[in-house]
Amino acid sequence: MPLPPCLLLGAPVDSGKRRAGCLMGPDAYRTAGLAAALGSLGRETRDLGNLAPAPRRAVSAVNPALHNLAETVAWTEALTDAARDAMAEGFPIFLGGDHSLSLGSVAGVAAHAAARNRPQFLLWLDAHADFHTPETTTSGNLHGTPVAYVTGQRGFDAFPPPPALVAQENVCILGLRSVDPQENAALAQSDIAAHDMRAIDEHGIAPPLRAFLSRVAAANGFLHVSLDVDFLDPSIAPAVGTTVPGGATFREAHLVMEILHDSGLVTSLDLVELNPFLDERGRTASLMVDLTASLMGRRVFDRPTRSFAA
Ligand code: 4U7
Ligand code: MN
Ligand code: MN
Ligand code: MN
Repeated sequence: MPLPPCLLLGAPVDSGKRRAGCLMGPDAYRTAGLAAALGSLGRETRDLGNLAPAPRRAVSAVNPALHNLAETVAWTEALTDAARDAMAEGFPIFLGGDHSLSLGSVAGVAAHAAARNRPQFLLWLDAHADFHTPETTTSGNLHGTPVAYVTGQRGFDAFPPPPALVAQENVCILGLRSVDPQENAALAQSDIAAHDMRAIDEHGIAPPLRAFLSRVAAANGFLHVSLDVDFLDPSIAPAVGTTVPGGATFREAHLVMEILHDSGLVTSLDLVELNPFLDERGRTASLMVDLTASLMGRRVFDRPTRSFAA
């Protein structure tokens, strides 16, 4: 069976936080050559252009701190539909846009999986847990909430109910190093597998990833990967509003992508939080393109894997 085509969906979402600039992300990925990089791997790639939010409706906010709630709700509606439709056509890659786009992208792919009676899994590569709800967030920035929304936490009354949920035990977060107290308490009560940088320093990044992938394979699940730029160390990826020191190195990030490729399990991807206004000569956009190429099968040496065993 030929591999499904890569579908590039620009999602210039900028409502999920206060610092503007993520709306330029889709064009930065295009400028950095994403379509050509995927095409050179022999993968049919279609750029479907940029999405637009659904018409705004009146929403009432539970928390006066919430920033741009109506716009984020409108994006969630549009992205949920776009993600569900795209899953029927190929392998969607959402070009963000800030991480609030994942409220919709993940809800939509989960709906596709549910319609096929297969479980949806979610790999969250991020410095943050993004497990706030509109009630618990103190910053009011909705890019800190998608994991809570897609797993069905309470407090999202202003949003459309997700058409399908992702089970908490099907979520794995890698890269944590900034978790707010309310998130920490909620995560501790949850079945989410959350791995912070300390655990990754101590044991490496491959073991928790491999353990998660074997669960995806055993369940015949769909797997969505959500890659936040701030998963990466700011020294290699400066173009993000929420830098946190001590992130994944160049090799750790590539290894994650290479293992994901070898698994053959990934079915959709978000590239989020790139703020090209903060970049240095396009290096962060280019690194994100290179990581995507690794996920789609680019390898350093094109030869069969060697065994290092004696
Ligand atoms: B991102 C934060 F307070 N937790 O809620 C918040 F630390 O998509 C950050 O992962 C959220 O970049 C970061 O504002 C959201 C903060
Ligand atoms: Mn995030
Ligand atoms: Mn983050
Ligand atoms: Mn961020």
